[in-house]
Amino acid sequence: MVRALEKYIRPGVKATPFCPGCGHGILMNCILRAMDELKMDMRKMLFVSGIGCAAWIPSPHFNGDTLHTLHGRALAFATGAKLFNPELCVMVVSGDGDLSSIGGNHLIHAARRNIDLKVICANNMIYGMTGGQAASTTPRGSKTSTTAEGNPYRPFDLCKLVEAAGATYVARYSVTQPVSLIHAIQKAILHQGFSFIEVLSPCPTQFGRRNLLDRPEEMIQDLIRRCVSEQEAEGLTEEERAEKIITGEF
Ligand SMILES: Cc1ncc(C[n+]2csc(CCOP(=O)(O)OP(=O)(O)O)c2C)c(N)n1
Ligand SMILES: [Mg+2]
Repeated sequence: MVRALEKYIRPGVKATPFCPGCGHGILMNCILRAMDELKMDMRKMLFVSGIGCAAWIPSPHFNGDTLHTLHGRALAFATGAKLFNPELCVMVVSGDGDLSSIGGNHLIHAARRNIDLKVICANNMIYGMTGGQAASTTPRGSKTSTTAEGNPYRPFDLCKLVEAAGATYVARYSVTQPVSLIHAIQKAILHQGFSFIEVLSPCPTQFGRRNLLDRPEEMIQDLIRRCVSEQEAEGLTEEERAEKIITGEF
């Protein structure tokens, strides 16, 4: 088997910590593939993450400079690093909880300042690593360990949030759309300014099992069924549209 991306993996790091069916490993592969195709020099990259399963995507796996920081503070560290060394391509990879719940304030202000950071938010719609608590991205009605009767609150639309705040490249794709996702990551890398990609990543362990999507393939099928482009959504009734997730570049 040819392992074309093995050179990007830190020597000695053997296995990923992700559960069977977790989408974070697919996202990891897409990030490396995007960088490989662009022939990015790892010595000019810095990866910053907060805390959570998604924060493990770059650290300890990527064989380059990684900052594994505090929960919710990845963007603050990334901003400091970028200001200190503007030549660096600084990529933040972290979870929905990390970037938009505890880290929500840093997110809107980094977007407002249009700082040249490439932010990849792995959205599994829950706090995966800590036991499945509700996040600011948990859909209304979904069951989590803190909303056993169903989440009563409206979730953030992360792309709309950062776009309104001032982000200049915004996209959303699911790990079930790897080709489009790789292209979006490449665009974010090449874009000068605050780039944000929301990546829908299934979490069968914490989200699926509480929401009738217990098996990994059910979560993948559900994402394939629900992710549509803006054009595809136009032809749908309001009811049909309600359960869809709009993907694409915004
Ligand atoms: C200040 C602080 N508060 C809370 C925590 C506990 N904590 C660690 S990760 C996490 C949530 C992670 O969720 P997310 O960012 O969505 O990542 P996932 O595990 O779902 O990929 C929480 C609440 C912490 N480490 N530090
Ligand atoms: Mg999460």
